[in-house]
Amino acid sequence: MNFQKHREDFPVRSEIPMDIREEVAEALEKGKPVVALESTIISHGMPYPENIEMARKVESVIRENGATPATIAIIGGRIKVGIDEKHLELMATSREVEKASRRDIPVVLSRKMNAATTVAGTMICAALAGIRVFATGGIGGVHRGAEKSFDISADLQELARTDVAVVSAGAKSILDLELTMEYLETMGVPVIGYRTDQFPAFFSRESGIDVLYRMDSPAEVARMLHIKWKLGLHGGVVIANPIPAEYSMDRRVIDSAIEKAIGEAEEKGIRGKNLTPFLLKRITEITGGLSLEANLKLVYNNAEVAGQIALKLSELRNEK
Ligand code: PSU
Ligand code: MN
Repeated sequence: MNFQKHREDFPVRSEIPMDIREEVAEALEKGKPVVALESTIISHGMPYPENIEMARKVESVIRENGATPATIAIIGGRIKVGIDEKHLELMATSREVEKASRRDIPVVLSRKMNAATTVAGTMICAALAGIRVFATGGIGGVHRGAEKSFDISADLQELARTDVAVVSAGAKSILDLELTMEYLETMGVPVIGYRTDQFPAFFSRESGIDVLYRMDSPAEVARMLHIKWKLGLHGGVVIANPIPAEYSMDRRVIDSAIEKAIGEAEEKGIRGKNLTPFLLKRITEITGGLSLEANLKLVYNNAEVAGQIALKLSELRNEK
């Protein structure tokens, strides 16, 4: 008897509309390191053609660090774990790509749509495929003024429940970083400062907010992840990896661009899932591409660290 039949809360793998790219499936089967990458950063986070250059290069950085990259997206209603050049192009150029977080996934799958996955969406798909490490630029968080708007990214909820470590450069100060940290604390999500004592503010290395835990090596991070999940303490971990000092931006330049972008969003009444993409786009435009340059550099830096952590974690998981 198939006892799973009546348990709709229990995913049956063969019934998931998911295609794992061959090299990714092979790496996963052999217990080799794999790093997930999101596609919202491509479709809704950066302009073309920088977005596709980033998407290609970030994969090669992961390979250089001994891991297999898996860019995750939803194509024609199927979850793709690892996409080819043709689908990268689609994500980078099409205006009809949805932005899929936890809420959107069942709709875009049932309607057989194309969608880019956010941090939350990518974590869900990565976990379904058995991938534990994910590299991105910045995570979503509690928006400024959230006490009125209630705008809190679903990324934070996902970090509370899904077993994936997310390497990011912290979060942009389009968000309220203090409230974001409070939320993560309430949700029991460890925030690790990677070679830093402060939570990084994406474009700059410092936010003025201390992290509780600093770790200085991939092995140290991997040990902590391994123990967390062995204990059945479900949920993700934020590995906050500051932008390399040489690319760190002048706080005044970036802060004034952010203020301006937020003001425009308010004026135009932009809300919900459109807010973050709008702010990202305007910040790039206002800084004349300066912020984009920094954004690219920090993504590569995160990919490097994620590759190294995935490698160490795979060693621990393969130990008898
Ligand atoms: N922050 C960035 N770049 C991004 C995003 C956030 O600096 O590309 C994207 C990520 O995909 C993240 C999403 O998961 O925006 C959060 O959107 P929202 O605030 O609507 O949850
Ligand atoms: Mn939101």
